Amino acid sequence: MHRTALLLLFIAGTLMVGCSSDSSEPRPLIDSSSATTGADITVADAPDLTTDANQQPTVELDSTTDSDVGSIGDDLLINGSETETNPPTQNLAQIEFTITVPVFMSDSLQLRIEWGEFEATATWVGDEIWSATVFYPVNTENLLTVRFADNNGAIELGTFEQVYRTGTSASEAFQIAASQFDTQSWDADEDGISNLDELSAGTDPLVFEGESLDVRDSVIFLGSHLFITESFSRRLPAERPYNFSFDVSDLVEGCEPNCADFLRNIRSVSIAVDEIGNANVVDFHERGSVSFPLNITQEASRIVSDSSVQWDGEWDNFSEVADLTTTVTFTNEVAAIDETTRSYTGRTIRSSISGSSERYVSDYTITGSSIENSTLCKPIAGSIVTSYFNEGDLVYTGTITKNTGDLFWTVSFENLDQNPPTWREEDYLARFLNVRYWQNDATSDDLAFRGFVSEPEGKFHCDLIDL
Ligand SMILES: [Ca+2]
Repeated sequence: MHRTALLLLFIAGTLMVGCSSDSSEPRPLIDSSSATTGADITVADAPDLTTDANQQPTVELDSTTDSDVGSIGDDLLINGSETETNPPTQNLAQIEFTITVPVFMSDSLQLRIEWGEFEATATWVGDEIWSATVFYPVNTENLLTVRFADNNGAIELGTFEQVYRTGTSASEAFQIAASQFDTQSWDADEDGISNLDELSAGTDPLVFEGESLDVRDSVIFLGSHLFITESFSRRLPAERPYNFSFDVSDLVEGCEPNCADFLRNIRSVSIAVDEIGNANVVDFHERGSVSFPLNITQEASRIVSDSSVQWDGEWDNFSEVADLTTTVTFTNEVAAIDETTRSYTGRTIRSSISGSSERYVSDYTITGSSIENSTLCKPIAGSIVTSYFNEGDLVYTGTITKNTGDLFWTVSFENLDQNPPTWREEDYLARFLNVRYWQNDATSDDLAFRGFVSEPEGKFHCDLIDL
């Protein structure tokens, strides 16, 4: 930066406090360009002052106030100290702000602090640290808003908001951490990617760049049961070791002579997790009516090693009456890339036989970054390829890819139309990896586990504890 920005900030700060200054003590340059000072009580009453540096304020000012705004600025720049005036009156508190902003490199950053009618510009200290000294009335409450912006204020990067009440002491300190800034709400071109993320990735936050392909919120991706591993992962608690069993058997009683339509519910679940996280999950469920029962069996094991957590399992849905068998087999491995990044790779095969045979084969390699205060990772890059076979013939392929730094997932489907047989391609961009997966499972509230739809945005369990 930072010299240019420092000068700009300095000027901005000077304009704001230019009509008066409060400090009789020499102060370092870094403080002199920051923030409002005690005189802002007056400034707040004369808001025009901030827009015209050379105009004499019309409000009555301290007799000791230097009326030459420009010369104050020069003095400050050269001497690093402010001109002497009255000390702040007793009903003002000096607030020292120390603010850590989200990481972003630019030489035109700006950090503004608003509290009621008071406005100040913070000064860059170094790295992501900024500071400001302001004088606010004691024992007063206002909404405090801190605005972090690039391009000298033109592009919002993040904001911090909190109701702040001054105390009765003469000085207070206020610290704001980078994580307290809301950066995701600032998306000037409304493409779903924040201004900060776009600038960091080198794209223009003001120009929507997905113009070549349709941009959708989610991926339409039918039938593959891609994230089925998650329906098992989410059943395991953090507790180790852990054993759980659940049995219910609601059989028909007194239904004669029309028992055929009565619903019944038989279920047996067992979950066992050892000290290091190896696990077995078995879930057998028979439901439906007496004359039309449906059997669902889920079984998977989890193996923890030094370098990975692996799942291996199967989900079966069987109805003898409907002549329907659906089998989903899956393998999945989560491995650590670094402390907060995980690779998530696997294969899911879904086969159905109901008159004809269908088969989906999905292979995926996804990179995810951990979500704070969560056991989940957010997918940030990766590749998913699914092929669909009908009676053994390839009917469509779908690929979903995203490189690190890309704004969107690129989705490409090739579908074989019949009559005449023609491959039709459909391409679009997706903001999120919303690959929905349904589980034809329990629907009744009195069961321990209800139906599961995959986590939104393709989030997955990333095993931060075990890796
Ligand atoms: Ca954007």
